[in-house]
Amino acid sequence: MNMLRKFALVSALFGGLAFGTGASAGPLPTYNIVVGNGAAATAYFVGFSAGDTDNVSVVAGLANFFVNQSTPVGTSAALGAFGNGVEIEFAMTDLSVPNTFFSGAGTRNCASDCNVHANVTLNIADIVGLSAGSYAYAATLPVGTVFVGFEDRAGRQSDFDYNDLVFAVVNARPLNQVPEPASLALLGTGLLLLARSRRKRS
Ligand SMILES: [Ca+2]
Ligand SMILES: [Ca+2]
Repeated sequence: MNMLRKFALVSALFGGLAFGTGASAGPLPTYNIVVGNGAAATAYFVGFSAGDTDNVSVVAGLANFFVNQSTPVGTSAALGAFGNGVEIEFAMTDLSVPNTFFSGAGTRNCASDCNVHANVTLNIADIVGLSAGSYAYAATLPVGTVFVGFEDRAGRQSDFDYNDLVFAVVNARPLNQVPEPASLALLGTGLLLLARSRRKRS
């Protein structure tokens, strides 16, 4: 392996840590997906903090139902009924670049940077930098509402603030997923080293 490849690999593994200071926290190391609960799911526009124009669609579903720069806070969109535990996968397109990113695993975004591009959370406070009006609106939504915040830029162009297009989904829940492959590789290496050190001691 040449030096450049080594550097790229180490950067990929530790990218999250290197950028892990301040408000721009770097790409999320873990992710949730959004899953249905069997009832008709509805999305509500919460807000945005972005210079680019972004829209969002359900993959193989409702197209372009919110546009970050022009959709009024509180606008609703009927997404249809998703079975209990069935994923509602979202695609966000940044029309200014253009880029398209998917909710869920970073591996879905390997057309650009392989990073997680959607922060899926039950707590709107996990998504920083929105307007006071957006937070006030989010507070009116029922307990258990899922919030989805998209990051619209790739790799080094990105601040990874995950607030470039933010919406809520009712009749859905976040489903915790296994760590990204890079984190898994680190964990595997750690466990191997632990096992070796134990064997040496015994
Ligand atoms: Ca932003
Ligand atoms: Ca951003």
